[in-house]
Amino acid sequence: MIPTQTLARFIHAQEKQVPQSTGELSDLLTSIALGVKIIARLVQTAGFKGLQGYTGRVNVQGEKTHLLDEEADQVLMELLGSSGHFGLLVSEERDSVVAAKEGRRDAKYVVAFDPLDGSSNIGTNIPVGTIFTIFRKVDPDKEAQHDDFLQKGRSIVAAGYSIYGAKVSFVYSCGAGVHGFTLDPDVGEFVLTEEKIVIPDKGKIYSVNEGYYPIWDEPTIKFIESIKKEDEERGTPYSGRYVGSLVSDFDRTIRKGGIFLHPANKKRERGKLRLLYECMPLAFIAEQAGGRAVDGTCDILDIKPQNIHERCPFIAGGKYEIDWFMRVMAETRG
Ligand code: AHM
Ligand code: MG
Repeated sequence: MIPTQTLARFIHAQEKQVPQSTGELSDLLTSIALGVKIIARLVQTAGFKGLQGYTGRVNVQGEKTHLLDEEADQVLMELLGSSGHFGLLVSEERDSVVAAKEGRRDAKYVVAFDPLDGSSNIGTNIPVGTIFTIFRKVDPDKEAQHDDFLQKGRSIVAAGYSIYGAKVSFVYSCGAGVHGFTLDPDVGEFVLTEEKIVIPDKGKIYSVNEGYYPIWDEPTIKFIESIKKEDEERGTPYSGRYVGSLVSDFDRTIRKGGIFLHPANKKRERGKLRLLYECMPLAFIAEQAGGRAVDGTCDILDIKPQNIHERCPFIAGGKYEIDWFMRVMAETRG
């Protein structure tokens, strides 16, 4: 079959619907897609290219970095930094913001990314991925500032993720629905496979790391116990699924419905996942797909980050499950 609906064509068709568009966002998205193709090859060949294992360094999050984390970070830094359209970049792997090599003053956008999400699964055949968020600079006449990243998720211009799994996929939204593409390895192009992904209002799956059960707070325990209880009217018990790669657990959730939780616990009061480049982009996608994402008290997109590496509890899924979760939170907290 001839791949007529490629990602590049789709992005340009969407751009044409915005009369004042300059094409910069389209260029950015195609640069990210190119980065994703390069990272996909790195992931697939890491085992025999000496790219499996640790670097011996620790990142700003205090986590041991894998060789692949650093390679993926390098690919995106190079490709985006030289695109001329990004003012500043933030990566999970870098302590502070990084200025783009080219076009810093005129660049309209800033971008934050997690170059290789799910790194604890590297070395196994479990999918890992890349997550990105794009914001417009707050003041178009000034050079990009650190504070351009401290905008609420409601201001996101585009966000998305890729998954390096049995297939390589690219899912993104510019605020007009969520669209899914699959890499056709024969031609090296992403091809549209799912236009307008919509999360089912009610699902049958819950997804959480139950190893943290003893350190969860009371509302989380109460919610998980109720979702596992037999109740015909509510359709419980739900089935449990947990990959441990956010991109995979999230992707399954928006396609099949249900709920994914990486909640706060007694050891991590603000959870584990990073607000700017993990929670906010996926919350944007969840809402664009008709679902919801919350931190237990409010919608993720209404939180204003205080710093670029801030963490946040993340609970995403269909409206039915998230409303239910929020009701349990409110009732239990009183
Ligand atoms: P990473 O970005 O360093 O890979 O960490 C984030 C990952 C997510 O992909 C995943 O949802 C989570 O950590 C799993 O955490 P845990 O092993 O605590 O359940
Ligand atoms: Mg991550």
